[in-house]
Amino acid sequence: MTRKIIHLDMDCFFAAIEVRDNPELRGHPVAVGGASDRRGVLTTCNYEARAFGIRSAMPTFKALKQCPHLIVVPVHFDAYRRESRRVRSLMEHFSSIIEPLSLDEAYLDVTHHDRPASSIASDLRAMIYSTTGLTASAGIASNKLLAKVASDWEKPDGQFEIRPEAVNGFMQQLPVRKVWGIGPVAAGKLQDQGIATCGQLQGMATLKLQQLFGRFGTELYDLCRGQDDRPVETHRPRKSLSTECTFSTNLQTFEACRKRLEPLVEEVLEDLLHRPPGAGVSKIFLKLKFANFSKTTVERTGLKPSRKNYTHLLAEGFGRSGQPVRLIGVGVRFAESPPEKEIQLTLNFDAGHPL
Ligand code: TTP
Ligand code: MG
Repeated sequence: MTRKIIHLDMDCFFAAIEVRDNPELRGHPVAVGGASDRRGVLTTCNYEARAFGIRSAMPTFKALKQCPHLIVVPVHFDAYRRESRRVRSLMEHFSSIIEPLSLDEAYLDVTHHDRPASSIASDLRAMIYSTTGLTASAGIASNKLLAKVASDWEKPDGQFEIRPEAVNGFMQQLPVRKVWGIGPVAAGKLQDQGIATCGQLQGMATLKLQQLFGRFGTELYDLCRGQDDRPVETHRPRKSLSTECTFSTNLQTFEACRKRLEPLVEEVLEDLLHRPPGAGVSKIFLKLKFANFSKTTVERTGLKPSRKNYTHLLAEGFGRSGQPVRLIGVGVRFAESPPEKEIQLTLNFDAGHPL
């Protein structure tokens, strides 16, 4: 099945929060970072400042030389973490398969959503804006590599979708530096070979790629063709496993629901095959959301996850409301769940110290 991945990236995240919270900064070049002594570094800056060539990780004194009227505000990590959590919880409206990459960036897998990924992305961005006053950009594609590249394409406050039929054309022109895993060193090696775009890289034999990059060379063969099958990884030990589908038209009858239930059950069973042994199922459950936005969950301890058992749960849940159904979810809860780890937030600087 073709996957539907959204990469969401907040626009000049720290700076946008500072400007929102201090409206007198609006319209001025603003950067967030350390003092202007030799050690201070900028974490980021707004787009007005970028017009002057100001960038993340630039020493503050250098930035001020380049743009003397730049307003440098100190970092407020608590505020950024708080906004990050708010954005994360909005994402959870659309998918439970979320992989945060940093405070302001995450992948969402919306494969099992009935709606087009691009309309989910625009709803999510609108929700983020109305809830937080911050803008976000999104990339939509069939894999993580392409989605991440795409989220930069219409930045700020935009989104871009790379449709499967457009992948080849897109990759031809894409600079190699945009590919996940190609940093300045690898890009330099390729430049020595006269290679600047992924299209040119596609002409390079696997063997040559392996000679230049070792094991990564094999991956690069796929990546430069726009192929990437890394899953969106949630990092959280799972307490449950489930899948759900929101339907574009509400289902009116039990029979219609039963038909749509089948592929969902198949999928849960398939996913269970990949679980490590010993992760015992303690319960099966089925969730319904109705046309009037009411919802119900039916759970059974000790029943095996099977098509027949889920159909029983469906009958019970459907019978609880006379309403048409807009969402069906099915899943299992595991008997033993290790304590949930905190989401790993990765930032490329030390958050505990002044910059
Ligand atoms: P980015 O998403 O790279 O940058 P951004 O959100 O500021 O701008 P863009 O509109 O291009 O997405 O990083 C997110 C936040 O992480 C950023 O606001 C500040 C912080 N950060 C650093 O502290 N140091 C860095 O070197 C980078 C790149 C980011
Ligand atoms: Mg960002």
